Amino acid sequence: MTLIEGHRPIEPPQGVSVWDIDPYDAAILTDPTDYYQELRARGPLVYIPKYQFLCCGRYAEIKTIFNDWERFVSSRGVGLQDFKLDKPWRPPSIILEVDPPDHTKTRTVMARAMSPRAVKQLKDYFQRTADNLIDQLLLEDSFDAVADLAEAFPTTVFPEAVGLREVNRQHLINYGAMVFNALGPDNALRQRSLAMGPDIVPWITEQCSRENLKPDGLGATIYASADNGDITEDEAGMLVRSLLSAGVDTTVTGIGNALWALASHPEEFEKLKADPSLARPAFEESLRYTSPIHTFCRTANQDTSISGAEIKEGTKLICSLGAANLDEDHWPNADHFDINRRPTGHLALGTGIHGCVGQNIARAEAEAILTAIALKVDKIQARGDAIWRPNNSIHGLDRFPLSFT
Ligand code: OVM
Repeated sequence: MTLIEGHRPIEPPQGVSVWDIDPYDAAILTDPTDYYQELRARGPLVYIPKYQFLCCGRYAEIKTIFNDWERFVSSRGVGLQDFKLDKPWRPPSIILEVDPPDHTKTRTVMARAMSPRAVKQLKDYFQRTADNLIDQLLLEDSFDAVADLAEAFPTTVFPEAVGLREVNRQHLINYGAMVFNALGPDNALRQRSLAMGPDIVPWITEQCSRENLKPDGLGATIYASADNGDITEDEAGMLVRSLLSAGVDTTVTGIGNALWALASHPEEFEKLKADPSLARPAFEESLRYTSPIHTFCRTANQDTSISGAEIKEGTKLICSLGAANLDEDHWPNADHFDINRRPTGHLALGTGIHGCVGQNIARAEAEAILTAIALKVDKIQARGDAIWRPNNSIHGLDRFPLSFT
């Protein structure tokens, strides 16, 4: 048994399947499909003795949990640590790791900064940059879908959209990996990521200050909310930190996973080429089919029950979004990648009051890339195996040699 610091061990609730497995084993993190399948098959909730917590992989229950922020709170952390019992590795996010009423104000500021109207102004810039990048990659015999495309694109356009004056792409990537690894148990992945903290965290904090942001970016919009008194100057800095925490690895992974899905389903890529306006639905389907985020947790803030199982106050619920998106009880032919599906209601971006506030930007980035590929590329070919990169909360590629013709 591995006790998690700041995590209150619980007994298995009556009637809940006990499964002796480590969901944070690198083999499962890199290839989760069988784990997801058995997690769903064992019941609405599964007890994991190694960590003494509950996992949930079914669509219906995860939806219930995420839509009930009063019973299942975020303020005790959305990773395995209970912030009530242990000190978080960084000051908690003032949008992710809070509940209403505190959440409402910061959410409003962020939603305004990334409104459909704000994102519309970025669209041409995203498309021009995507077109240029795909033109360049077409000149190569082969390239790495991760470094040369999935990482290259968001680490170019996102810092520009935020208005960062100084861009360090590797720091941005590593910070994202750190934030997501930190949500897991105290394993080697988490320890190695957190060990980079001293190199990266001061740089990130520095970039969040008003002076280091251009006057016309999302960062400046957030600071404008400090000027008009909606939030404090410090809160503005914390919300820029949230942009840098949640805006890079997520979109990198979303784009990488979409490329992987299209490269491994040539008939679906043919459909996209025939109708490039399918770029958005193709991205949605890849979010469902191979979800960038494995899991987010909630904490029961009271004694309660889920689908007949008794839940004690303080229980962590590890919700596998990736598993819910492949749940046969919700998705007919769930294991089939079909860009015509229109998978409305998928949980890859969460749901409820904490549903991804940056989803307009994420979709705009992916749409720009997939549109450019649909218009310019005739064939996407794998030039080697897709290698996945283990992370405690992200299911994404490490490298994947590709060619475009
Ligand atoms: C944050 C944040 C928000 C969403 C996801 C995320 C764990 C971080 O506010 O820092 O990644």
